[in-house]
Amino acid sequence: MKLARRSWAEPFKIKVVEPVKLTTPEQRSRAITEAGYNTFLLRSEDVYIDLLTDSGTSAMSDWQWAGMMLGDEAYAGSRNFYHLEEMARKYYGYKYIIPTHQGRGAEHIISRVLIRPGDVIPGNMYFTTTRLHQELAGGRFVDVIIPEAHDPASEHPFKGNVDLGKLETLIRQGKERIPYVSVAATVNMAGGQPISLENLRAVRGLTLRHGIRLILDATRVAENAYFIQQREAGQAGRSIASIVKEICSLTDGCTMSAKKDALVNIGGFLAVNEKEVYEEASNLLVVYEGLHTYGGMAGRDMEAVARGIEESLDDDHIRARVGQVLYLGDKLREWEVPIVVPIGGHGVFLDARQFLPQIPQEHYPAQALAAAIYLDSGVRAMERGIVSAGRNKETGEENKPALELVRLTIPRRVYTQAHMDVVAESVLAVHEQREKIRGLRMVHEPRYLRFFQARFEPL
Ligand code: P70
Repeated sequence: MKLARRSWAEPFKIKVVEPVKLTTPEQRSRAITEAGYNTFLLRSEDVYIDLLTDSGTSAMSDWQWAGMMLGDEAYAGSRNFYHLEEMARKYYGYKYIIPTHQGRGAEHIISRVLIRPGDVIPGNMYFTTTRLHQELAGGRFVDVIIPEAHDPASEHPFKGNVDLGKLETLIRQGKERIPYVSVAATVNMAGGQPISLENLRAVRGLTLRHGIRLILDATRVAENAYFIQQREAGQAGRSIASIVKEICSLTDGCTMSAKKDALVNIGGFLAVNEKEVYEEASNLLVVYEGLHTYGGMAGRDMEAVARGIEESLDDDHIRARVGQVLYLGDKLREWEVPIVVPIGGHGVFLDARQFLPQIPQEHYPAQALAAAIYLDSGVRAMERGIVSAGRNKETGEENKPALELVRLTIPRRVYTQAHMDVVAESVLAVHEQREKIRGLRMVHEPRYLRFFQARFEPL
């Protein structure tokens, strides 16, 4: 028999382990009730396999940990800042690097610097924190992603693409109100879907013609580059690092949550090319984050980011990272569990509308599904549907997104293939009992980013 050789395996071996706890159904039932059916409110000790997020949950390498011991904890001018600056410039190519405590710190600063009340910010689908900072600065986010992105079953290879017609219409309606176009690579809320180089080049061409800036959310740009390498015509032979560099070169700056791609537990930065924008940003930085040579991070954290950036762009790393996500997704797909296709870069997204057709969106099907998976096995997932979408800023009505999803997010370098099998088997078991799952009623609703702290009760 001819063996098919597998296409990826982890380019590392395991040196340190952290025990995780198996719980009983009774313990889980108590825990989810106490958590108000919100997986964000569970204690991590009550979780077996934690797929809440890939944010800040990666395993650092021995090289990164060694760097932590070299933290220069000076208030000003830490050598680790200069190392971070050097690596960010080298790999992303921007001129000015402004460290922040995490991604939303960078989003806050850039929104405050560039947005004026009444402005409109077009983007390839909203992200919760990004949109909120745009709104708090007086702006309004307008979705210009291609329609396929809102369809979980569309196999479009680049569901993160911008709909150029929609963007052009917005520009024609008043370009003076558009401080920048915001592009994410990959698009989290669409299911970790990439934008193509061809589309990004076209967006760049269009915005340049109208003198509008392009700001990248580079949080998962390495994963986006992997999909370009694998799927886009003419890109097959290129390294991840060179594709990332080109993506960044097509934009005027980026916000970065280093907690994802860059393999650290905390950190981020804002990067820009314009001196005046840098000056204004670093001035706001001292008010909200910290001095421009630490921005809310310890020296050791900055060293871990500097080293993590380099590791994150290694071709073998990224192939194994996305390969593990595809492994889980392919398994669920084979078993006919409804998921978002194509499978994304950082997680597998369950389509809760199809999974639980008996639960109307007002009864929070994705929230209920995430709770049901936890109850089954102690696997923690995250709601990405109507709860996450929040309320309309003007009318106060609940936003009703087309996508009602549960995200099984895979931390980088943390779990094994056997863990992925356990997750897939649990989701299948829940799928087989799906008609027993009931909807929820929200009994506590915070004003901002309600999904983090909202509480629910079963109907
Ligand atoms: C997640 C995390 C963070 C994130 C992101 C993109 C594309 C910016 C940020 C902000 C954490 C999270 C955030 C809000 C709701 C749920 C979870 N995403 N851009 O799990 O970065 O967290 O460092 O401030 O995905 O997807 P940060």
